[in-house]
Order: sequence, then structure tokens, then C-alpha cells
Amino acid sequence: MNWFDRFFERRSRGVAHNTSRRSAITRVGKLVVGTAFALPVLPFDRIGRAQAAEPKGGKAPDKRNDDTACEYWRYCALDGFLCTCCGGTISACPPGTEVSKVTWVGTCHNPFDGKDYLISYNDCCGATTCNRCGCNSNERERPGYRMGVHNDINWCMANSSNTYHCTVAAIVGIGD
Ligand code: ABN
Repeated sequence: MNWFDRFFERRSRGVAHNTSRRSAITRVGKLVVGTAFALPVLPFDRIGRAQAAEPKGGKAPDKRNDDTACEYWRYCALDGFLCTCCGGTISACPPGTEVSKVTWVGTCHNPFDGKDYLISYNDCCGATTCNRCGCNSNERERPGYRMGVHNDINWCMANSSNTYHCTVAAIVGIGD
């Protein structure tokens, strides 16, 4: 063994002699806990997440103008499944279904032109419940014992098939 090996052997043995296994574990533990406390305060780049929440180049689309969303302005008193999600349109029943002979009407404010509209919420009948885009908005609704002003009713009651599928929201009048 040359002087170089002997030197390092002595040094290593000295370190091993003066350092217990427990103190080594303590030092590793301190390092881990210290890292856990230090990391959360480090600055993170959250720009990516903010961009994902908001579409490129502007604000999120206004749901009050989306006839497949419960927030659409005409649905202010609609309780049922949206026909726009079930193969129909805002005012036409999906193929294979029939518009209800009786209906209930509500008044909704259009935020885009500032006017109030009378909306007819006809149910579409004759096919099993669509079960997509279920909405429950109840502006100016009244309790069930006043049937004409209650929206939680199957308006297919007067049709040849009473099976409820979805609900449309047609404009039938405009406020002064
Ligand atoms: N007018 C929608 C509806 C249908 C069946 C039961 C409750 C509400």
C-alpha cells in the first residue's frame, strides 16, 4: 500500500469512527424535511394552467348565448332535458317525437337586447327520456298545486303517448 492509499484509509476510518449511523440518518432526515418546507415557497410558473382555463385570445364563451347550456337565457324557467342535446333544436322536437299539446310559459330576459320574451316550454313526447343536458331553472315558478304556473309537470299528458323525451323553448311573445 503506498502513502496515498494509507492516507485515505486513515481519513476514512477517522470519519467512520467519529460519525454514528444515527447521526447520518438524522442529517438525511433534516435534508428531506427542509426540502419539503422550502419547495412550496419557491416560485412556480402557473401561466400554463391559466391559459388552459381561458381560450386563446380572450374570454370564455358566454353560456347565456349557448342553447346547449342550462345558462342559456331562454331557459330561465325550464325544468327538463334540453332538446338541443337530444337531436332537436331550440324550437323543434327531435325526429320521432311529437310536440306536447299543452305547455307552460315563462318570461325570460334577453341580456343581449335588453328585452323580455314569453317562452313556451313544450315537452317532446313519444320516445324514452333523453337524459342529456338536464336543467332545472325556476324563475317565477309557483307551487305544484297551481299547475299552470308550475314547471315540474309532464306536459305530454294530453298527447297519444305520454312518454316524456325532452323540452324545447320557443319564443311566442315579446314584452313592451
Ligand atoms: N316538463 C318537463 C317534465 C317532464 C316530466 C316530468 C317533470 C318535468
